[in-house]
Amino acid sequence: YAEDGYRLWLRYDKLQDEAKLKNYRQAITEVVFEGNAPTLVIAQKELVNGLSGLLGQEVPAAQRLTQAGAVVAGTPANSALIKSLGLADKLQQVGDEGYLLLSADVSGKRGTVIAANTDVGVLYGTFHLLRLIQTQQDISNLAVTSMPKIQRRVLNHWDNLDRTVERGYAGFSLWDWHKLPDYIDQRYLDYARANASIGINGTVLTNVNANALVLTKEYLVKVKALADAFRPYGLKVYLTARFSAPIEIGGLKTADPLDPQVQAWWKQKTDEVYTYIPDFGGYLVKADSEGQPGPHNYKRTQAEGANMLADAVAPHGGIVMWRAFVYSEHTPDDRHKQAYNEFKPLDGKFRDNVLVQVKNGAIDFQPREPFHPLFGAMPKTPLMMEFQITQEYLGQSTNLAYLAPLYKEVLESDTYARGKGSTVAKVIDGTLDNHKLTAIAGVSNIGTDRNWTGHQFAQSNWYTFGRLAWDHRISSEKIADEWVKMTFTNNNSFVAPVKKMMLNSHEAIVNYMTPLGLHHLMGWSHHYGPGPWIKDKPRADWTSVYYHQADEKGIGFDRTKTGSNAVAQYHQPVQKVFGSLKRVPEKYLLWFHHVPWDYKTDSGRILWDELAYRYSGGVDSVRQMQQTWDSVEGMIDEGRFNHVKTFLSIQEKEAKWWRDACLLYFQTFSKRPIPQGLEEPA
Ligand code: GCW
Repeated sequence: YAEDGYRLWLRYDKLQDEAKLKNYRQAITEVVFEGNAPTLVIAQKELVNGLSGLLGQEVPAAQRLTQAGAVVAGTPANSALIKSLGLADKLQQVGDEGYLLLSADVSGKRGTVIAANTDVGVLYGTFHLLRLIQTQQDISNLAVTSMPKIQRRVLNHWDNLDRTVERGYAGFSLWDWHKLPDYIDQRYLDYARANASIGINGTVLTNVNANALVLTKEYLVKVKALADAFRPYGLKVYLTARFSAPIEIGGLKTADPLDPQVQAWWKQKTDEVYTYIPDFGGYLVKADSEGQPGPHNYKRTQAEGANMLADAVAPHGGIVMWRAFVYSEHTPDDRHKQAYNEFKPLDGKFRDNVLVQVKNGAIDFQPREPFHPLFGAMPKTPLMMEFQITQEYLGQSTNLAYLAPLYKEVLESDTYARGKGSTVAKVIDGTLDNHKLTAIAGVSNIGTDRNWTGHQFAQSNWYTFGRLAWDHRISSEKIADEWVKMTFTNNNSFVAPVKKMMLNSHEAIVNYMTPLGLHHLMGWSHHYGPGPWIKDKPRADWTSVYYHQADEKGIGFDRTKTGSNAVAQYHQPVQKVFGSLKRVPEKYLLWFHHVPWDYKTDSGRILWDELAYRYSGGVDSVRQMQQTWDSVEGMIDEGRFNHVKTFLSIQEKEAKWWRDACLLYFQTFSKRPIPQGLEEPA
């Protein structure tokens, strides 16, 4: 049958490079695990299968070391061999989830060591070693020390109990509630394994637009079955908590967080959750936003709401991830400013086990946003990042968008909260303000599609999220390199052009959808395709005209002193830079400024012309991507090649659709011609 992408990046086909193959075969002869806990059994199986496949010859599991070339894996507690290596000092540095990968003499024989303090550390090290071989790295002198920079690396599934997935474009929810708890679909294990391979250690099973029913006994037994299946892979389960659950499933009259009965209900409910899932991670909450209930209903603060739940999970070691995505049509202020205004005054008011979960930008997962001003604004509160992996505003499942450059741009942004070098990454990895509790979330793009993510290349964003959550310093280029080699081939005639295509793909989308800092021009509600003309909806902040503000004079949202003054929410000198028409990076120009059509941009062209060039350039980039892809035909399997080829032709159509719709619409204001040499919009 045709290759369909089910195996993701975990492909262990025999290596093609004969010289390297020979080296690996010499270096690796057997796999030695002395322990036999469930996680170790998984790691051992992965190594035996992986190595046997890659090396094209059986690499057997052995109980004892019998020859040179052994891969010896374990912890000092479960492996006498590992203990004998005297790694205590080095292991001390890697914590609960880290590991060492070493080339070493074990009992006088040259071998490879995977050592960790915990079984899950061994599993992570196992995947690292396999990755090195999949990407044909030299393993003869390994001296790797690796540990995650962020403690909780969590997927957020916006999965409903009826198996639809909000903003999901890859089929239905993986969780087959109907057949749970008795039937454990192999896919759950494959899912957990894929997450473990990139260090993801948590999963929120349910939508933030939450259904209280998941907290009833009927569902909790099912959640327990999933948690049991995931546990050996180091994957912890979390749930969303609907704020009004005490009313909906508890029979109470109120959900007021200061009401003792409500507090008692949550405590009891939470105790019950922990009887099923002793290592339950905690709750994720969306409150007072887009129709969700919350503390506002009772004139309470976000902190009062969060703390009530925090007190309920605290005795069990749980946490609360409380979302900052709070905005309302009743607040007469730029939506950009609302979360900051609401949360900043609450800094220091949250319990220790609460994280505030902040989207990367202040509006909503746009193709490009400047970093959210809350980063750097709440030093006393651990802030966690929420990235969107699913491509709600990025062409959904048919557009090829490699998102590492987007994530990196935000992580590397400097908040200047404690002077130069106070990057967003340092806020969320806890180093800037000395937080122990750290986390990062990615809104999942996974569903029941055979290839998991709809677009073959969307797999790379799941991969990227895990890799960056583990270590945000890894470059976009390196992540793409790993992923392409693991997922497709090591053939450099394929790797080099495809990597380049990936690295340019995000900017291409920004150009044909929302160049120069434009945002939220998507079709109303579904957010698919262009809709810059959207107005007259029940809420102004759900229209497009609210965001682009185009008129006869110009275009863009004035967020400087003469406008909403959202720039004041950033530290200096960021505030000055964003607020200055001269100094603002052009990619954020119309995000912060209302700019005349004849304003001279960096290229020397007037704004209108530059806009037309950007939109057209975006379409050209997609055509370039098509050419690149056509040029690699025959280097990989037909199944996936054809899938991507077809999707690229859809993307080309959509890019044109965007370009034409936006230019023709904005032209009604600019009243200027399309610059000569550019394709006329149709
Ligand atoms: O991006 C918007 C989406 C909603 C989503 C909301 C949120 C889950 O359009 O579908 O709801 O953000 O993040 O809460």
